[in-house]
Amino acid sequence: MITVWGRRNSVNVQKVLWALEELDVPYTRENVGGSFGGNRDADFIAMNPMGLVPVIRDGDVTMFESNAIVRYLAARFRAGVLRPAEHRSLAMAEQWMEWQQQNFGPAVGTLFMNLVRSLPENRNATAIAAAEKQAAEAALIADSWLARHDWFAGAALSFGDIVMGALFWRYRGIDCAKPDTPHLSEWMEAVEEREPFRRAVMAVPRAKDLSDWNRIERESA
Ligand SMILES: N[C@@H](CCC(=O)N[C@@H](CS)C(=O)NCC(=O)O)C(=O)O
Repeated sequence: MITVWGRRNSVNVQKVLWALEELDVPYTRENVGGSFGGNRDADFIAMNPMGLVPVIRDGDVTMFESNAIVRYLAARFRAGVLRPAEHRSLAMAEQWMEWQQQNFGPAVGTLFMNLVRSLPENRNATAIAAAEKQAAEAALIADSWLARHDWFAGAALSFGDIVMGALFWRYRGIDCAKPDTPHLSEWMEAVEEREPFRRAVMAVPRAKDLSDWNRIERESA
């Protein structure tokens, strides 16, 4: 049985939970981080010196970094389900996973921390404007890819969709200017139809502001 440490409203934890659900791997989860705390405790720091969630333990493997965990799970369980067997599809899954972490992720993170997880008086307007532009450009790039492909790795769901899906669902819930991305919307609809995504991601409502966020975190324990 795999153990996941991390609160359910963390996008990085949600990636891991969605991967586990798609792979049909049994797991237990411990509430750590945010208002639950525990991530600065010595036993947690021994697992992740960064003090961040998610962390997983699978037998004698203990690891952190959400995208690396998703890759690990995809390689270890039901090979071919989330990790494409065909080398070109694998290359694309890897490419978009990296791009999520380096491009889209930081922009959405800045928007989310400012517009949802900060009080209005503490928001940084300059950072919001820059992130809004960066996220919009990224969304258009993803949209143009999905105009030509059903999924990020091509014909089928892969770990590339796992990390993009969790993040894009969060982005759609943020009250900011967004470009028209019909292909991304179509892909998102296909993602939202998946029961594993509903259980791992959509089961936690999207917060509109800080008080909403705090309430949802308590309720999703
Ligand atoms: N690059 C790391 C980032 C992990 C991260 O930033 N985790 C956040 C939650 S999304 C965290 O632990 N924040 C502190 C907290 O929840 O108390 C990953 O992808 O796993």
